[in-house]
This record gives sequence, structure tokens and C-alpha cells, in this order.
Amino acid sequence: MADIIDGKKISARVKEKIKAEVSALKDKNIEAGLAVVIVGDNPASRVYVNAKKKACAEVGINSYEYALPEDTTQQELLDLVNILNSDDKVDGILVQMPLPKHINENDIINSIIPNKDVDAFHPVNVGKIMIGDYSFLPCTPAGVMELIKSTGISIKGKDCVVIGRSNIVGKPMSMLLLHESGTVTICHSKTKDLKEKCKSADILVAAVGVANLITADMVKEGAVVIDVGMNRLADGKLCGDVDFENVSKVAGYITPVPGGVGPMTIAMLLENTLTSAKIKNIIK
Ligand code: L34
Repeated sequence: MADIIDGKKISARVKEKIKAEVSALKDKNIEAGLAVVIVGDNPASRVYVNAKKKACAEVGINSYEYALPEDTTQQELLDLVNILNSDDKVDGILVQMPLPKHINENDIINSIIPNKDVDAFHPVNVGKIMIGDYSFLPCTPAGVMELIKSTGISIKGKDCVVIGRSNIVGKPMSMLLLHESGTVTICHSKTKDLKEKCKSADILVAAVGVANLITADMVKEGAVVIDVGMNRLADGKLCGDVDFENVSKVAGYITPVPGGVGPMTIAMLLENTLTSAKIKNIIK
């Protein structure tokens, strides 16, 4: 039976550390602030944004919510980002994705000033990740790295398989594993022999968005299995990309959904916001 990697517990530990640092900054009269922008009323986005605001409050980071209607124009959103770019209270700007179809997500990401881009989605930050010189790590991949490290297993020289090639997860995830000297294979919808490739993995990261895609026969005995999937089933139940019940009989370590990667994504967002506040106050 696999050990369950408890993302809630590990994120709570990270948040305790952040809380202490935020409090030390307050003693020097420095506050950290995160602007959270949500457009429209996607129910999943609402859940995640509320969780982010709650986490800010827990650690003492100020959060400012901007909830805009579904029919907000691209220009109106760009104008808001512009205001936040030059607002001194705001150390981090998070525009929750996905955006309504009439808004070009890349245009919005490009408009966020890179030193407030706490998602690390801006091309400048993406480029920095490629060369291993970063102030902000992308939240979900950074959270996954913490979860892997919590097992005590070294990534160095391991066969790592990432399933999914999104800009938000798959691509930066692969880069972080590579920086830790993993041997990384990126699989996607056109990959041949997915089962064989998965089965070769010492560390398997699933970020596809297909419920229960990864079955027990695709997993090597003792592997570390990280499930980034967040699929809502017809009955409202949340379910990952991994068939947890059966894969946990084969894997060495496994993350649950919920309670695995999700809480870590939020903890890393807090960490990036704190980093931004620290950097701003060194420069000043
Ligand atoms: N800009 N957009 C921007 N940044 C992000 O980092 C995100 N993401 C993804 C969607 N859009 C984004 C998130 O915040 C996904 N995501 C996210 C964050 C937190 C959780 C899930 C997705 C989370 O806390 N999940 C809980 C369960 C929540 C539930 O019950 O629905 C968990 O335990 O996994």
C-alpha cells in the first residue's frame, strides 16, 4: 500500500513559515498584498478564489478582490491590471483563469508587470524558469516539487514522466524536474504507448484533466505518483487523473484529490506574494 502524501498537512507547514515571515515584515512596517481578479461566475473559479483569500487571511497577507461581470471587455480588464501594476499596496496580481472566451488570456498575462506576476505566467518569468534563474516559481509545479521532496526521495537521475503539456503545469513542471536532474519525458494526447512510458516512471505526474486516466497497470511498483487532475464528476464529486483506489495498491507514494496538489498551489501563491513584497522593499 502506498504512503499517502498529505498536501493539506504539508501546506499547513508552509503557511506557518510564511505567517512568521509576514509577521516579521509587519514589525518593520512592511505589509504584503495580493490582488485577486475574477471575471464572470465560473463556480470552480469562485471556490479557488475564496480559498486563496482565506489563505491570505490565515497568514496575514492583505487580499483585494476584484470581481468583474462576465461581460467585462478586454480593455476594461487591461485597464484594471494597469491600475494594479502601479498600486503600491499590491505585491502580487492574480487573474484567475479561465477567462471568458471574448478575452484573450495571453494579452492579459502579458499586461501584468513581471515583478507582480505571482503565477509566473508572464513570458519573462517563463523564460527565467527555462534558464533556472527565478524569483517566482509557477504555483502548481512548485507545490508538486514540495510534495515530492516530502517523501525524502531524491529526483536526481530518476525517470520522471509528466503527462500533459500545458503552459500552466506540464511544461514548467518538466523544467523544474529537469533542474533537479531528473530524466524527464513529457507525454500528451498524441503519445504512443502511454502505458509503457508511464510504467517506466519512478516519478509520475499526471496533469491531463481526464478522470481516472492512470490505472494500476500503468504504474511501476513503488513509484511516486502525483495527481494534478481536478475533474468534477456528474455527481459533483471531485476526482483526479489517477485511479486512486487501485494505483495506491502499486505505488510507493501517492497524492489524493482533494487534499493533495490543490492546497499546495495556494501555499506557493502565498510564498510568491511574500517574495514579491520582500523584493520590493529591498529595492526601495
Ligand atoms: N491565474 N488561474 C490562475 N492561477 C492559478 O494557480 C490557477 N489555478 C488553476 C485554475 N486557474 C488558475 C488554481 O488556482 C487550478 N487552481 C486550483 C487551486 C486550488 C485548488 C484547486 C485548483 C484547491 O484548493 N483544490 C482543493 C479542492 C477544492 C474543491 O473542493 O473544489 C483540493 O484539495 O485539491
